[in-house]
Amino acid sequence: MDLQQLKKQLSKDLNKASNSKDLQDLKIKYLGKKGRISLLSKDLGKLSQSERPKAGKAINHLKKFFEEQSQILSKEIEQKEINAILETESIDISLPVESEKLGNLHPITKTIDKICQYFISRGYSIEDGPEIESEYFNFDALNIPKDHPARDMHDTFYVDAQMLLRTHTSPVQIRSILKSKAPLKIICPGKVYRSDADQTHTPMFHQIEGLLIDEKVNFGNLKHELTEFLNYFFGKKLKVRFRPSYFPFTEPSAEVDIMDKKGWLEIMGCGMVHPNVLKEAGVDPKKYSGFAFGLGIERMTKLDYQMDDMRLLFENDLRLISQSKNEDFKIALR
Ligand code: 2NM
Repeated sequence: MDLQQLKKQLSKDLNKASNSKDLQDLKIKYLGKKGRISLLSKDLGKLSQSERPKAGKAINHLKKFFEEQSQILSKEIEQKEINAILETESIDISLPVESEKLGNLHPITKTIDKICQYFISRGYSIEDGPEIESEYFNFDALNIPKDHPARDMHDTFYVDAQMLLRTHTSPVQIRSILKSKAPLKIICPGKVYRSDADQTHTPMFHQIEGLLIDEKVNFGNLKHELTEFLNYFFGKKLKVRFRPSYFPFTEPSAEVDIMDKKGWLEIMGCGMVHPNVLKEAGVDPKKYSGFAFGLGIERMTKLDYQMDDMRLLFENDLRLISQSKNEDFKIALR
């Protein structure tokens, strides 16, 4: 057949095609196994050596022509069909969707944030430091004697002869005094480690310690600061008691108790920073004095959330994490 004529026929067919089905049929008609163009290619063998190249080239040309034209047409048809769908269909934007699960912060994190937020509002800044500490910063600089039982392998995780996992966040405070000098007003939240595991103790737990150093700081300032903080934290005016105690790094030292339904509840420790600690950190104890305090985050969280088993805090049960604290169910404090 005359190629020229075939091309005319092909153009005519393409012009008539109005949907993707038509186009598909044309592809079969021309390029299918028994398609018009395919058959021509097969017949090439019957031509003489001299005619073959020219005819081959012409067939390829026609093939390319068909492919180009059908591609253009295919795009037009596709757009036409999409437009047709858009004209008839509509989207119901009032249909309900399944709600996404929202993430939530762990109660421990929320408690840390709540406490830090308060002390920031009181002019404290937040400091942090290494969890792997030297014996010097964790014990010596804090006036903890070499033979103190807290140094025993029993309580402390040693990494090697000199290094250990900090047993409190106080070493951060010593580092901060060395860095920033007096006056100073800081809180240090973080993880601490003690070789201890039972119903009420986990080998890793969280602490926040506070430190204020200035001229003429006294125990009255400390009592006021902590009483105000506890009233804030539990959202009501509490009965607070400061009971004499002992820490190597403070003198005098006290345990802070609050009154709840079942009686006095020990909640934090505090005291006036020992002159030896100030001296060791390069602060003149004749010019400056300071108070310090420390509290366990897990216990504060347990009270704030009214939990009866602290181990829930370490199980990573999403039901705990996704539960927002009900503000109405604060512990009933007198
Ligand atoms: C407590 C109780 C009493 C304390 C002391 C210091 C430092 F580094 F300034 F000496 N930081 N934290 C301290 C004092 C901590 O926790 C129960």
